[in-house]
Amino acid sequence: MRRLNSRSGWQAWWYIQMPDIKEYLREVGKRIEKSLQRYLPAETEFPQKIHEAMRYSVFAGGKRLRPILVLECCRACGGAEQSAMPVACAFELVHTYSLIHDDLPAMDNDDFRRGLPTSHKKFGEANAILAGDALLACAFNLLAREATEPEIAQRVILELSAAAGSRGMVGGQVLDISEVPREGKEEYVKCLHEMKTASLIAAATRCGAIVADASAQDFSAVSQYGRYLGLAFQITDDILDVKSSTEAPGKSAGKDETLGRLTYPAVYGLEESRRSATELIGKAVSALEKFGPEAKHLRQIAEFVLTRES
Ligand code: GRG
Repeated sequence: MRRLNSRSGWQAWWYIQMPDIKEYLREVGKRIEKSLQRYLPAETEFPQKIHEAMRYSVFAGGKRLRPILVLECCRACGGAEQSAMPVACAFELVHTYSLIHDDLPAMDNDDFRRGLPTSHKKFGEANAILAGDALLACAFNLLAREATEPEIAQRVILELSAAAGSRGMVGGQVLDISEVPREGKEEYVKCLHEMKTASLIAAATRCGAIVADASAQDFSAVSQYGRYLGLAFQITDDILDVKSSTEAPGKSAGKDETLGRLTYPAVYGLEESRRSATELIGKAVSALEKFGPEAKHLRQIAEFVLTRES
């Protein structure tokens, strides 16, 4: 198995647990997919075309990292999976919308995503834009519809909308498609990654805590974990983009360089990028210090992010 870094100490210990966490993530992923099946309009519902396109991308086989983080942070803070499931699914819908739009000809112009033809390749550009729009609307509809406690729903909606909007993911995407500055590339790439990727991942961890009605200390701990994990996740994504062979299923490899995008390997080189990701994962795990075994899966997920191959 290809690894992003060499490990020692606690990392070696977690590495031994990898097969377990992969199996666990698959199991939780299946429960999330079952709920998504229920929450999304049926393919047979009029107008069938848009519902088919929405479902095509949602069920194309992603890792379900963001919804899993919602569920696991809720669990770590003493909440129940069932109460966090609608929130978890809303995060996956927003994430899938962002992938559909990210692949569009006006953005990254990608032909493949999650190992399948992208939405615009399968359904045409106009339908892909609309499928993304509809998934975004569907996410907030789900939060309002399934909410049991209005105050919690309001806090979750605030978090998700802020993370997905112009001060978060969309803002990061704007930086990503803008001309790269000549000076200050280090700050620029960090800011871009934090906005484009880490904001949604960190919001997922915070929303899990919100659903569990976590204490201020627990909320702050999972929030820090999410920020470090989110940045590390995008750095490992950059590294995988450089390292992956074009035969690997999923997004076309080497795309960032082709598009002239600013990435960690482009600014720091591969070795230093790996070192940064490892350091961030260490900080993410340290942020969970106050938790016991209830945060076991969150610690394992952090290590998974470092060693993932897709
Ligand atoms: C409104 C036009 C318009 C755009 C929306 C497109 C967009 C704004 C933002 C894009 C943000 C984006 C795609 C960030 C990339 C983050 C990333 C590393 C995605 C891959 O996540 P994984 O590996 O994917 O979790 P899977 O397939 O496993 O779910």
